[in-house]
Amino acid sequence: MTPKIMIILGSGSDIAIAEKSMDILDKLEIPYSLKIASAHRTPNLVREIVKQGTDAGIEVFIGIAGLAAHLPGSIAAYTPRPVIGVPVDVKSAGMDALDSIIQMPYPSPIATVGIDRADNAAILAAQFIGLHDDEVHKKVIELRKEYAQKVINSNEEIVQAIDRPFIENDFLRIKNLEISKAEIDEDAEECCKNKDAEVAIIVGRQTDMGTAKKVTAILDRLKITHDTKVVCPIRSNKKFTNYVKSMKKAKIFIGISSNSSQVTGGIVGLTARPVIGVPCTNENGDDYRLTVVSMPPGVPVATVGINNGKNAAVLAGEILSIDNPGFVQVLEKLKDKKITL
Ligand code: AIR
Repeated sequence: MTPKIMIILGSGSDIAIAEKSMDILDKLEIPYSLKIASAHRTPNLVREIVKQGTDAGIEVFIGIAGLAAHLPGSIAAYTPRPVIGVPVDVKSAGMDALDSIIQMPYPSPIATVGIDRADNAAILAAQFIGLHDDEVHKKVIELRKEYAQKVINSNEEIVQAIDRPFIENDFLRIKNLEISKAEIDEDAEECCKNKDAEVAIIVGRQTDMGTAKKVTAILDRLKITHDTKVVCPIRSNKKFTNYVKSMKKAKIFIGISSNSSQVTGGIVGLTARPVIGVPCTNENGDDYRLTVVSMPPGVPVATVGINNGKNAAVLAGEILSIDNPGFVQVLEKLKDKKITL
């Protein structure tokens, strides 16, 4: 069977992290290939396996590396396919690897997941493939329910087992709460301008509209339809939820926020479709890339560099190009800088 995903490790010493990806892909029954090649020690090997893999039909690459983790960026140099990057904690708590992966220049995004979060990389890859493969999409939904059920069960297993004189264990009835698909796909009142858009962009506050405009400028170049909504999940939770639910045809969500990662975290809780996160700097110069990228297992956010709205759009184009080769040429022109923006 031709694998759809290729996992590349910067070193054999990254194998324990790669096991997390393989556990998820085995569970989802998605064929994959695993290779070891270093961006610095064996650059030619990286080029060869990525080029050959792309020609053979690999749809998504996952690059796993620590230290100066240039592997995912090197993979991106040789393929039009989306590349997911997993920073590994070898030194500096993995922050060196995280910044090496996430802070890519335009137009070469890496869909970065949290440090050591190879499980989320595999889920994200499945979400990308699920956009054109219904079976995979259904499996992702089932997997998400398992993660949710685990939370529900822990009330039974952990909280109920606590023996303290003042704890009221039976105060609420949550024991048999169903995690159903309806909870994710419920009907909502219409609150968008273009409900048929392929990409839905949610901006946490007006100040971040500048970054959103960078996204839409590139999406327009790629002829990808989009809809933008400024809505904060904390200040206007109902509006936020209704918007995500009403964008039923959106294949990809892009969340843009400074000050809080509630936007991307909120979207990912409401949909099984891929979510791209753009962390922005706020007026004090603080950025929130860690709170966007460091998602727990089961709920990945494909995070791009700080304020890098353009890379979020290119990543969306790469994801959609898996099933639409027409985009590949336009993306290549962007990469060759033949289109001046
Ligand atoms: N690495 C390998 N080539 C370039 C980089 N950045 C990374 C590997 C591994 C770390 O360096 O991905 O996480 C240490 O590699 P090793 O082989 O010395 O154990």
